[in-house]
Amino acid sequence: MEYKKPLGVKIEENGVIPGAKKLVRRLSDMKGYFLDEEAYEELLKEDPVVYEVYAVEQEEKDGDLNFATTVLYPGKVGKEFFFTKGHFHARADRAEIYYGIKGKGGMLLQTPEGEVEWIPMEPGTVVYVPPYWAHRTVNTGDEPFIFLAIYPADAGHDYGSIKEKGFAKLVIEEDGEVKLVDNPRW
Ligand code: M6P
Ligand code: ZN
Repeated sequence: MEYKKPLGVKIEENGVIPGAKKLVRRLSDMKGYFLDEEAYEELLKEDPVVYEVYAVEQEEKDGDLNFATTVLYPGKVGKEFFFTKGHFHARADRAEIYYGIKGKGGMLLQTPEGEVEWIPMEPGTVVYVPPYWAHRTVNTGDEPFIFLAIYPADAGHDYGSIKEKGFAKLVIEEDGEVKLVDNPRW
């Protein structure tokens, strides 16, 4: 039997996992994701980084685990707070755990039928993403929102239906408050 080497790694203050694979998503990578297209085009002139992912991933095998930090920057497109694209798992029955490290935000979760849940997150919050729920994180604060995700190595990502219609609810700022409102495109 060949055993893999165990690994211990310290997440840096800024959310970086040393040695991890880095993925950067800029606003230009998220065309069609935000409701306010005018505000999107305007902000595209700056094309800010919306989030970075630092992932330590294994071969896609049953039983193994991946983990990743996400650094989701503060910002808005129109009234809508910056968010991650959001996905179902390609193997839809795979669950996931998130752990809040820094900053303030929350997770939108949604079933294939469109039932939505909002779970606020702050440092120390653990979120259990059950099988079959799509999940997207949202930064509702004014500093980077940093969290850890742990997910089965064979979970995969399915962006399809979220890319087309988004989630049934939008997370917006109105009158200085964080609000969940119906997504008119849903
Ligand atoms: C978390 C995990 C990753 C995911 C990342 C960004 O770190 O769930 O699997 O890739 O968030 O989310 P998305 O893939 O939806 O852009
Ligand atoms: Zn996931």
